[in-house]
Amino acid sequence: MFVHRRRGWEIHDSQITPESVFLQRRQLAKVLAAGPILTAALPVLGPTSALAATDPSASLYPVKRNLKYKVDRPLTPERIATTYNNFYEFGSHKRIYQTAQRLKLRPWMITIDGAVERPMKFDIDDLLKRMPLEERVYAHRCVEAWSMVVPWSGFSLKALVDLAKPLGKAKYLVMQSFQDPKVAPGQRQTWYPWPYTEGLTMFEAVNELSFVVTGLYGKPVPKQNGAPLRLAVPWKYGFKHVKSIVRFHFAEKRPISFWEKLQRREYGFWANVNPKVDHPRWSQASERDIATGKRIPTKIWNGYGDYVASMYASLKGEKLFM
Ligand SMILES: Nc1nc2c(c(=O)[nH]1)N[C@H]1C(S)=C(S)[C@@H](COP(=O)(O)O)O[C@H]1N2
Ligand SMILES: [Mo]
Repeated sequence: MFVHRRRGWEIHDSQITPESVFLQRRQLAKVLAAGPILTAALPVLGPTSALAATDPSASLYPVKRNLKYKVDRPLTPERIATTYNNFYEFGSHKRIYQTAQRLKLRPWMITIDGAVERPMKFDIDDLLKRMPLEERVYAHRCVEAWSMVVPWSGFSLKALVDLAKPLGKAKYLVMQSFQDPKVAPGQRQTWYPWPYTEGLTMFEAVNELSFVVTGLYGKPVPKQNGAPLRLAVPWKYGFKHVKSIVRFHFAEKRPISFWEKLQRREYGFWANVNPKVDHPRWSQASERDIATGKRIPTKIWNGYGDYVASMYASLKGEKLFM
């Protein structure tokens, strides 16, 4: 049964190759593969820079940083944030960035449907032109107890909700990733409930922090980080940050998300960060910074309580932190 399978986030840190060793190995492999002439002529590119240059949205970036959102830790180096990923469509381990390059980003259509005035379909490039792009530095905390700090580019989810014109009966916004088992080997593993699905309440969706990510480090967001658009809700665990979205569905009923379907005792709907509420199998009191390897204390709401805590004040009897 699928719940007995080991997933990436069940692997202990010590079993994961440290970034430095891994990258050295990769570079060595590259040198050996390319031969002396090529490697002498070419700068060693990060795994994303060559790709970003060919993305049709590349000219939109960089965008202006919104300085309202600050994090009291340094930015994670780009190379680390773009080579240490969770994206089960491409494998249940952290080094999926090469396999993820198989994702085809154009054409990319986004459907907005459900309880809305009128269902709509957008081509990603048309949507990008309509939206007010800005950059925001956010902390990202995975439920597996690792974290990073990255400059996302994108637009507020509220702008998309306004465009969608949901009806009064819409209570949840459900977001779904692409589904294409030909491209994504993980989707041939049929015990997973594809497509990857996540949801927010409407009041969370229009919170000022909820952000639709389209860029990273002043460039289009790399495929492995969820191109061409993914969610960022920094007060919640990383698994809520659904990647490579093709559908925004306004619903009356609470959706059951991907991880909740697999293991509802461990991954709930709310998934707000709280150092005092442990995962059934590990502590959430601290987190490992993926750049330095250092452990740092985890903050309630991942440090974003001023923006979000009041949304939950009246919710009694809900498991807000798992
Ligand atoms: N479609 C999809 N979205 C996903 C995931 C996934 O496996 N598939 N993993 C989630 C998890 S667990 C985390 S921590 C973040 C990781 O984002 P990053 O790779 O940009 O750091 O993506 C989230 N979004
Ligand atoms: Mo995660």
